[in-house]
Amino acid sequence: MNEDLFDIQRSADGWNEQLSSGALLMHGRLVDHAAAVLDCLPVILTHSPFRHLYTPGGKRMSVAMTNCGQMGWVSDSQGYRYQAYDPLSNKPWPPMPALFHRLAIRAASEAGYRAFRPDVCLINCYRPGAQLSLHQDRDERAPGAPIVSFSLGLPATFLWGGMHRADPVSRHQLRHGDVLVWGGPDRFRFHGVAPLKEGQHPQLAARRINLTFRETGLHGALNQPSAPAP
Ligand code: MD3
Ligand code: FE
Repeated sequence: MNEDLFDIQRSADGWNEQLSSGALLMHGRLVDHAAAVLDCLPVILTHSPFRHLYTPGGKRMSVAMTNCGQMGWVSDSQGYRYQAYDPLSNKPWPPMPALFHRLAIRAASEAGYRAFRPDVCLINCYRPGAQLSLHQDRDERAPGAPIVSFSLGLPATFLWGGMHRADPVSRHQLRHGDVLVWGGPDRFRFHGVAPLKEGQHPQLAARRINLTFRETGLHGALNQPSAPAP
């Protein structure tokens, strides 16, 4: 066993589960940092509060979302996309806290993704009953970049499918402090979250908050000249 793997295996609060070649679930990896991460949320939410987006088909999403970082993920009648401005404020999204950036890079590195430099943190807020139906994340344009996810608050059942929507789905519990790093071919698997069960969490009451860190490869794309200046 090499030293990196040894480090992974002995992580303080939990154990690591290799869900597949590209996906590593680090149980409890974030527990020691959870309070500091949660402390960063109020200032983000002051600038860009949670909101329920609408799918291009006109359905209100039951999960409330916001973003921090250079870009943010949005959905409306025009489609799904990343954009540099919060449509609620027409201002840039709040900056990604240095702590978020550091923790996401460290988690990716521990899973073997050394070049990960996230430019977006999408923040999902689940209340009891909220769910995320099976989908693929394919709006990012950085080839080979993983997605890093932090789970906080109430536990949820993560649904993990295959490359096609109709493929069978396996279920995994995501609990407070769990970190999931997802890359390689599995990056494009269908996945979702089952309706959140009622419950009370000591820090987050009847909520689950999930942070997903992404490298879009899109930042600055809109400002690039399409031809060299004369
Ligand atoms: C597997 N969020 O924001 S996180 C999402 O718990 C999203 O809120 C879920 O799916 C949540 O898009 C799941 C873990 C995760 C994130 C991205 C993935 C798993 C993934 C991308 C591809 C495959
Ligand atoms: Fe997703």
